[in-house]
Amino acid sequence: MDRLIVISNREPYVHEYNGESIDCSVPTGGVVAAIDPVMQNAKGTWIAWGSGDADKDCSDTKGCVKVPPEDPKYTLRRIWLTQKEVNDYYLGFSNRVIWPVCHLFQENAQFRKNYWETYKSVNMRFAEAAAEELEKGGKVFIQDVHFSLVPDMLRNKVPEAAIALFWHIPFPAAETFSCIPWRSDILKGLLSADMIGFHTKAHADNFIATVCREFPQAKVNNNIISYNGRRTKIAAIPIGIDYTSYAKNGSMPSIIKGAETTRKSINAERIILGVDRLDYTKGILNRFLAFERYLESSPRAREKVSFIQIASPTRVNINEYREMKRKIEENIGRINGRFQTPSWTPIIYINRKVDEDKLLMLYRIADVAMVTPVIDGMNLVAKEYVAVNDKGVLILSEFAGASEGMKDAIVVNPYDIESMAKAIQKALKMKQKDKINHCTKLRKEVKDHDIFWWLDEFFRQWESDC
Ligand code: ADQ
Repeated sequence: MDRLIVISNREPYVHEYNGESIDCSVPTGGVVAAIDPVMQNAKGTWIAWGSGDADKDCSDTKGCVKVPPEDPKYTLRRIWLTQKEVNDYYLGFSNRVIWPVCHLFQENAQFRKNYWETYKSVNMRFAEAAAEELEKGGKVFIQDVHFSLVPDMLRNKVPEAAIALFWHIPFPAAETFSCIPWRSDILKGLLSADMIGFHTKAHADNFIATVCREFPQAKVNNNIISYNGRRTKIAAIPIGIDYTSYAKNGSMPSIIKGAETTRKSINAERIILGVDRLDYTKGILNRFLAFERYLESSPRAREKVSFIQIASPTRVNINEYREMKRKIEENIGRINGRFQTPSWTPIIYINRKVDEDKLLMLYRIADVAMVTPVIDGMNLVAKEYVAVNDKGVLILSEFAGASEGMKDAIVVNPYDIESMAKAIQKALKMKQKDKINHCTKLRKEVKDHDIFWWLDEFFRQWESDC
């Protein structure tokens, strides 16, 4: 594989002070989880925002450090951002403009000019770093919505550069995306890439329709957009996980032993699990309401079934996230207050990131995993659970990109609380042979379309004639 230059907002390794010493951790999030194994194979440079308070002390004068720290495989080049830049470009434009609009929560969007101005200047800083890295050769693979302008900015500096971008979140209908005042610049910025990838055909089709609405002179042939003298391939390539590593690590003796201990510490016969960033798109409250309905309609399940929800804090400075957290916690209190007994807690809520081993143990002990976003680009938790647990049952929202390939899951509409309650009942009652059949099919799908397949497919399409 060619030398790879990856650009993403979140860095894959964060150095932080812990008293006198420095800890290095891997942040929560789908993009890092997906791309790190790829970079470990490809070598090259990953350019990202240096967000840790000890990052500077662990990097050279160019912001570079070799990672992973215990077994260095590639270079992480950090870009330093001021607090104002983080507020306006990341929390502002990425998370309060593009994220809500693309997830159909336009009412949460704040179209502020200062967000846009900072987004442009930060994109330029990343484009400059990438241009410098390109002097050593390679291809530039840009991750996500934070950098929609980088393809064009970089192309202006290095006209012949190989540039592609993957859009990790949904792409909405043309009328929805077009509510962004700067839509035209965003689309132009993106169309300087040779290829743009989406998780699903529906997202790719929406992008093409949005471009055609904005630029009537654009021509589309076989998913190739010709515009402004350039051709851009639009592809639907669903991202996967490192299946083999999840399956292998999930069956290590230390994980099996830890899982048994964790299992014994929970006073319930059956466990349902949710794992998410605490985001308003993930449908966390919907699944609690369904669990409440299930407990109402199945009195015998009380004191027998517990729901463990791991919810890692995210974007905590944004009002809508604080409000959603308050609402979720209020409902957990209400539901627990309604059903709890001295020896049994219906919803066990852990509001933090758990480490990888703990996550594997929880995946192992969960009889059922509920992945019920109201909208999601893909959702990696659904795939991780299936890779680790070969006897569990997956309840999956029809609005997660993952449901396109994982058709053998129990697929639900997260807005339909009554039928989600029935899905819980169905999952918990599933016979052993049906569970094995369910898991075998899902595991095959996740294994066949793992992260390495995704990358190969992405590169195959990028390199094939445009
Ligand atoms: P995210 O919305 O961040 O990513 P997702 O696909 O759900 O989402 O992945 C989250 C990752 O974080 C998983 O690897 C999961 O294990 C981990 N995680 C979540 N909560 C955790 C916790 N409390 N403790 C530890 N780990 C936790 C975006 C898009 C998705 C898309 C990915 C990849 O929004 O739709 O699937 O990018 O493209």
